[in-house]
Amino acid sequence: MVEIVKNRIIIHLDMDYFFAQIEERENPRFKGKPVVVGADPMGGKGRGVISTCNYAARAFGLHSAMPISKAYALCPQAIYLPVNGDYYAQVSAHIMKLIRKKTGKAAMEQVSIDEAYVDVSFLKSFAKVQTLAQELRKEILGKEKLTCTCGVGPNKMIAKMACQAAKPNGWKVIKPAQCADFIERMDVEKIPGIGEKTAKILRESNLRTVADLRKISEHEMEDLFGSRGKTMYQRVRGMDEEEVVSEHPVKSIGKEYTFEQDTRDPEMLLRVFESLAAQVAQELEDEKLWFRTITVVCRFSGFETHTKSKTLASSSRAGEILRAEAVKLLLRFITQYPKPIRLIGVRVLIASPSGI
Ligand code: TTP
Ligand code: MG
Repeated sequence: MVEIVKNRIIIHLDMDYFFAQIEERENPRFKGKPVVVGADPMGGKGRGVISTCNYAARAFGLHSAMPISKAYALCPQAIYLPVNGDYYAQVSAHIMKLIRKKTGKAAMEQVSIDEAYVDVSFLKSFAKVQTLAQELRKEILGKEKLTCTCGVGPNKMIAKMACQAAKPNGWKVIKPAQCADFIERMDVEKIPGIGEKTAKILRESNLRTVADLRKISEHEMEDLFGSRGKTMYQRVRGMDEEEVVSEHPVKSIGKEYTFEQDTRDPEMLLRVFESLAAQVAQELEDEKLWFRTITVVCRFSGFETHTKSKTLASSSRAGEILRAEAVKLLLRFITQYPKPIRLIGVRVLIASPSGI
């Protein structure tokens, strides 16, 4: 039975293949051809990844975050374009303004460069919200010449999953009574909070679908997901109590470790530190979050504590970048201070993907 918090009705709006669609809009000759926005493929030798690609390119197996060299091997005939970040951010601002204007007093939360939640509970009717979502899509298409997809549901999670299911250029409404059935047969990684690696671990225990996870007791969910166990227990039942918040408090994710004995053993420091960075990277992946600033903390013998930070040129979600930058900061500590180390830690500030 799905619990409905205060009879909420939420719209989740997400632009379709956003960066690539903007490029198509500017260059009508690209229409129908595979278009990839990202790093330079350099004839197959390029480093870096795809930011996004249109659905014609996705038909070749290409997707966001795929190494550009692999993309080139799969689809050399695609049109490869660099990331024109400032321009995409401008288009994003226009779209967010349109949504805000159209939804009036509703609380709106922009969660990435091309997606937002709107709490339209005050309309008190799924039929009215469906009409509003259709009008919104029409207005964005009319004014910006870009398509998007809308999901409507009784909470943020269901609204987002409805949107995903209706992509591209579609819409889907899931009413409270339909929530449990809607997600039942989905793969576990469709649930927010379950990333690729976690899904792999679950599959190894024969937990493949949401229905499989529903057989797990709340207590066992805590064994599987730690402090997130209760939330995940609710999520697989279609429940999510997260509110739409207009202003995001600054969030961060960090892990630290105190050594039993102060140490300067570089091997031990590095091993512990890399495991901390891997834990932070895992949480980022599971929650599909982006970061831009990395901070490393070192406490030396006698409680003297110092931090060093690095802000990347653009937001990232890559665990490898996090690890490499954090280790560089740690090495600077080791070379700068000759003292034994008592505690090390690494923290990232959650950023919006639009910090491009
Ligand atoms: P998404 O909304 O995840 O993807 P999309 O809009 O390209 O495609 P769709 O929603 O139709 O599935 O991300 C929005 C933009 O953020 C995307 O156009 C490019 C950027 N982005 C990256 O740069 N790297 C990434 O790994 C992802 C997922 C997105
Ligand atoms: Mg999108």
